[in-house]
Amino acid sequence: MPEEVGQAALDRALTHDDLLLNYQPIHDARTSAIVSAEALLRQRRQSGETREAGIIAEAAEKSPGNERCVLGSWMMETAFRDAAIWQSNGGDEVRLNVNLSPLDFEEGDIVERLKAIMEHAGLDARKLILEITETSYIERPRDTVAVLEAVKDLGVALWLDDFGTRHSTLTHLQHFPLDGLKIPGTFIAGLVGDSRCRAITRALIGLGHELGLKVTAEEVETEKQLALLREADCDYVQGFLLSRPMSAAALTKALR
Ligand code: G
Ligand code: MN
Repeated sequence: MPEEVGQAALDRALTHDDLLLNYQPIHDARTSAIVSAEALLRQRRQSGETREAGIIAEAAEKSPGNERCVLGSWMMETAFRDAAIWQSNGGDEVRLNVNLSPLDFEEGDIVERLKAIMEHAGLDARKLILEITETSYIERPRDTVAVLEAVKDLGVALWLDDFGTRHSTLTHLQHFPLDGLKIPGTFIAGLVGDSRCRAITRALIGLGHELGLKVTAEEVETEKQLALLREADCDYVQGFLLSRPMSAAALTKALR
């Protein structure tokens, strides 16, 4: 069967119940303890395997408000419910990271939606971290700051994802009410062999700390990378070296 693309794939996925979330742990860089887990969208294939759902996510970004909203709400409802389960089964200190699309903010009612979904799932706001990317905030920086402040008032933490790629600007660090930032895998991949990646990574960790932020390195794959990150005082690490994405059930079991 040919691959469905874009809108067709999104429509199908939404009506056929073939989307799922996997969770990739985020570890304390020093102790390797799991401190949080990031919800990642996956698509169930007919073969029973799962794959990344990039096409679906892209289609959702481009689709009218309704479908985008449906997918965003489904992700939040599912992830919040899963996290509430692991948090009440021995993983009570393990938070949940959810990626928020910049477009989620344009729906206007994001604060009310978040609040309602958290209450419904029984998730404590202090155990939720929202990851935002900078892609399209530039267009309306003032509105964005107001919405982010309102989200923070709920008790939720905010991290900047993929910092230093795409449309990054330091004014986001100046104005956004952030608690953390994530250093993208592109810099971590060159950490050992490329002195520029090392310089950028160290500078980002230092900058984050000066701003009072927690810094997470993404896509850590080797012991050498981990050692360099520890040396540079990075707070948290995520990547295949320590954990792959897994089902909610597997994570809950691992935490128990
Ligand atoms: O943009 P974001 O950081 O949310 O993307 C996370 C993606 O990166 C996930 O799909 C996940 O499977 C993948 N990933 C997570 N850890 C690693 C890693 O150590 N190496 C590589 N190559 N990919 C990773
Ligand atoms: Mn992310």
